[in-house]
Amino acid sequence: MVSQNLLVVQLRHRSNLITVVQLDNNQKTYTLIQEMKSWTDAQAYCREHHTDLAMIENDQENMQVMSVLSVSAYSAWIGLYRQPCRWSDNSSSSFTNWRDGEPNNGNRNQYCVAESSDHLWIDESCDNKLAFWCYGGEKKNKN
Ligand SMILES: [Ca+2]
Repeated sequence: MVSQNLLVVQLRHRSNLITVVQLDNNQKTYTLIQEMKSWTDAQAYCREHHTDLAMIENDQENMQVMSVLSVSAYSAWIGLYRQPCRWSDNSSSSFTNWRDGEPNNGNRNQYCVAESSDHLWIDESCDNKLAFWCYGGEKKNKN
């Protein structure tokens, strides 16, 4: 078993509190953007400023996100879309972390996936405005 040092950094970026979780052995980062956006708008933001909406594909990555989300007071989008279940980059993975009773497709329009405050996954209407998780480092301006 590999021991991992978890680094949690909080910083203010413009008006948004941004939380960065980073494992020092692989440099993968998750960033919680506390700005309310629809799933599609959140995806666009992540693709512009980071890599994409967060993809959580195994227990280790889930632990990274959990370490910050456990103190969160609200749900936040991740990069998973249902029916078919695909990540934001159109890949699929067998790892899931659904809350009991989810996905339930409430109102028959819940096609996007968020992490609830207890870090379990729930499907939600894609038009809901939630905070969201991006992954990948913050992109530097090219100019
Ligand atoms: Ca649901």
